[in-house]
Amino acid sequence: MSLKLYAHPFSSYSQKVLIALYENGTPFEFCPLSPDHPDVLARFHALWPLKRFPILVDDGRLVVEASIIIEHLGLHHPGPVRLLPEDAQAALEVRMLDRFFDNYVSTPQQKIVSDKLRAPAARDEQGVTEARAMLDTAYEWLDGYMAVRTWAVAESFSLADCAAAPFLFYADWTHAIGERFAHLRAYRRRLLARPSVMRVVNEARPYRELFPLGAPDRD
Ligand SMILES: N[C@@H](CCC(=O)N[C@@H](CS)C(=O)NCC(=O)O)C(=O)O
Repeated sequence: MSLKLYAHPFSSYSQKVLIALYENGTPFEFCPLSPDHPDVLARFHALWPLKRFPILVDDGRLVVEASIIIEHLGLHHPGPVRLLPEDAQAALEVRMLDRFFDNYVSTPQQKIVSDKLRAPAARDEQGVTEARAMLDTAYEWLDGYMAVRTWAVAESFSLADCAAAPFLFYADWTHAIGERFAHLRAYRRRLLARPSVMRVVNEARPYRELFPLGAPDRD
């Protein structure tokens, strides 16, 4: 098989790419990054010393960064669902929202979770406070933005929604999206009802005990 995805089912960035693959029914080999598969881990470390995942290997060519992997799939393995619109301006808006979800939802969410994994003496209280403030601001902005939209851009599911789904899923677990953000909460529910997203959520279900802040009993 030409496409090999090195990933973990519980990882948000892995889910971002899995959603894109499932949207288009793209065949690929899942290479699980887990201590149960030391051979896969060794291959991954040799391929990508930065050790951030997922990574894709397409017929020997390494592709890194979830957004770029999704763009690569659209270019070289297109399917019925176009995740980057053909129109250049619409594509720019998709990339803009994709950057928003990576930088202003996922990054602060990961900061809070990774801080919890540190030894108490090494924790960064101020950094966590700033991350929570960033999420509050991002939720506020997104709530207004989503008030008139179904999906993140141009009323069709795109790369930006592939990012939004796992990041809002975990962000809400990490720093609850308050009831006053009704449009954002409705968008999160719409994302979770999408079959590709439902599938990644279900595949990740067995790993919920790995969530460092304690997974809530919902979703
Ligand atoms: N910028 C990367 C971020 C990937 C990322 O942070 N992945 C997490 C898993 S969700 C990871 O590699 N964590 C391992 C670590 O931080 O050591 C992308 O867009 O793919």
